Amino acid sequence: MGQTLSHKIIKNHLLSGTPAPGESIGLRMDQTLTQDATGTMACLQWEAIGLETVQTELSVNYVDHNTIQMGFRNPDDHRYLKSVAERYGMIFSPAGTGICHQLHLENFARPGKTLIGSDSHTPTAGGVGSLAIGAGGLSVALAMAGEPYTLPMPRIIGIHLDNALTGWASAKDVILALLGQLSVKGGVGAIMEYTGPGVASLTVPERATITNMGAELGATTSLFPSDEQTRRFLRAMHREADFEPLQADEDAVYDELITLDLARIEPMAACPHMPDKVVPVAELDGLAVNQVAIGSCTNSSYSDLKAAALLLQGRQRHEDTDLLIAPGSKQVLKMLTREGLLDAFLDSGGRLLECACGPCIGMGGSPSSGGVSVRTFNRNFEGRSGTQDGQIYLTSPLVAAQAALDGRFTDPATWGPAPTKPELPADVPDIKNLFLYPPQDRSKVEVQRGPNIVPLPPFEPLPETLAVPVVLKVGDNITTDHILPGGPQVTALRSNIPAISEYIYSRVDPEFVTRAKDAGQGIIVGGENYGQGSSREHAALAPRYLGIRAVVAKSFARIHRANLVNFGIVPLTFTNPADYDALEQGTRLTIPAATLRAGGTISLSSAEGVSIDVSNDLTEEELAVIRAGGKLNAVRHTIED
Ligand code: MIC
Ligand code: SF4
Repeated sequence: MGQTLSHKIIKNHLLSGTPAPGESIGLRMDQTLTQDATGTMACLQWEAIGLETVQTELSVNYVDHNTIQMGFRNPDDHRYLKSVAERYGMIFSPAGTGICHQLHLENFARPGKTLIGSDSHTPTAGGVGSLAIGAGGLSVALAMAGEPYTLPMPRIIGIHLDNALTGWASAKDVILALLGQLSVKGGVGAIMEYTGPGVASLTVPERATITNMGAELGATTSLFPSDEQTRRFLRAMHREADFEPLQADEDAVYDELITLDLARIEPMAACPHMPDKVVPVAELDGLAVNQVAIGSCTNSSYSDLKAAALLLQGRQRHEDTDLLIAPGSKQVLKMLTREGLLDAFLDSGGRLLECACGPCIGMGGSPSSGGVSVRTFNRNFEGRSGTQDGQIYLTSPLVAAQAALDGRFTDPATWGPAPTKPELPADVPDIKNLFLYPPQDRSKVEVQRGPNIVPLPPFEPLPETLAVPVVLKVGDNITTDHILPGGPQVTALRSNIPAISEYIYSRVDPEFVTRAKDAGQGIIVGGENYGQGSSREHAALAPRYLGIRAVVAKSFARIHRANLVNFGIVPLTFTNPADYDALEQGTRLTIPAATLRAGGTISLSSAEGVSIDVSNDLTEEELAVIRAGGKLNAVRHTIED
């Protein structure tokens, strides 16, 4: 029986388990990626593990999320990250160099390698055939220590692409179409592997747009084969030596196969406030647009920005529509400048931002109250832009640029002939001094800590019985942005758990923190897909600091579930989802923790006579981690033993 490409890469990296769907497998990780917002915590955890040198082939520590240096906090974080990189043998990418995923794709990602990153959009590297997985910072710190990354073996969903894109349709519309079809839960527990004759028509940056936003499908990762397009891309990046052809066997068998005809894809938009609320752009005809933002790790490549620039060239943006541009990397910015395309943006009335995440995570560039903002990004959760009632639409760069010109959405059928797709030039400028490499002798490097770098709080093991109240009950599709908001003020506290915990659920229920503190210990009740979105482990770590010991939900998002386990919070699911209605805020429950069995069921009971069955899908190892009070405790045990 033929093998999928995912199976081939997994088999090459398998350290434990059998790759049958749902079975726990342990994978060797070749590369790691961290970014400042999650990286400070990952580095604190790395330090707590106590090794002298990272054990991976390559580890890169990027600064791209919180680049606003207002006050001492972020500069202190950046200095800490730089010194940790120097001390322990990581590559450091300073603020302003670019967005981690774009930079990783251009400079380090390699076909057939495994990559684990403390950011949910790490699968961007799947655009060159790398098996790239997003995870919490602690999982990445452990990978740097040479530990395998364990996960349930995903199902492999084949996405069979036919034909090629036509007209105004672009790669973004492919992934938006899939999101519309499959929803934000459509990829849970799966790897989306792209195959079929349509694959060859997509360039690497286009593929990376698709794999990037596979994160919004909830997928473990997304993967393209490595072929002539890959070779061309790596050659342009002066990395042809990194090329290796890789693809699935002709007769590969997928757990599920979805066919998509690229020729039928049309320009799409995801409407507020979910990436899967997708409609054809034609349906939005006439809606006034107050702001357009082009950039983010989804659509900030040279070809993306060039396509937008060529459309804007010689024309002026609508006077009521602000236009923001954030190139994905210095390389992209340099290429645009060299070709005079920066002028096209500036002359059209656009505003140039730093090569960083920026408005995508609410770091500046927020829309005005109730404002409609059209963004080439990947997430449009409520409030994420920094404006609580901002109306965020996600589109391709072409659709966004057109909206900037018209000041409103218009029907693509009226746009005239579509422009040709920009290709990467053969001679991409080789930029000097993009990254800082560790010195030969690292022993004298001192790790630098300012007052914002606060050591991790210790957590005690799971007791035999928990008698705790429900301190919060929330509905379906709670995102990590609901649990812990983004924005400059909060993100500056990512290296300070006591301080950041004050913001947990602050936008959903401002009383939550006080209630949790008063209770001392508690549980949270959630609906479907609890914790979807980002990989920020603070959304588990800070609730744990506030005394949360269990979350009972209808279902969990993969990364958040793993983060809960890492910090000793028990993820439980309703055996009968209708029992969700039986639990209210304030209900005091007794949880017989000592009787928890991996994969088993227990009953939660209250004094008022409520009794409900909850199940878990924990492995033996995960249960041991929870009993120890979290992964760091568990790892320390192994080291001491
Ligand atoms: C995001 O897009 O939400 C982020 C900010 O990149 C996060 C990471 C974080 O919260 O630090 C992600 O997607 O993992
Ligand atoms: Fe940065 Fe936004 Fe990409 Fe997250 S999704 S890595 S915040 S650009």
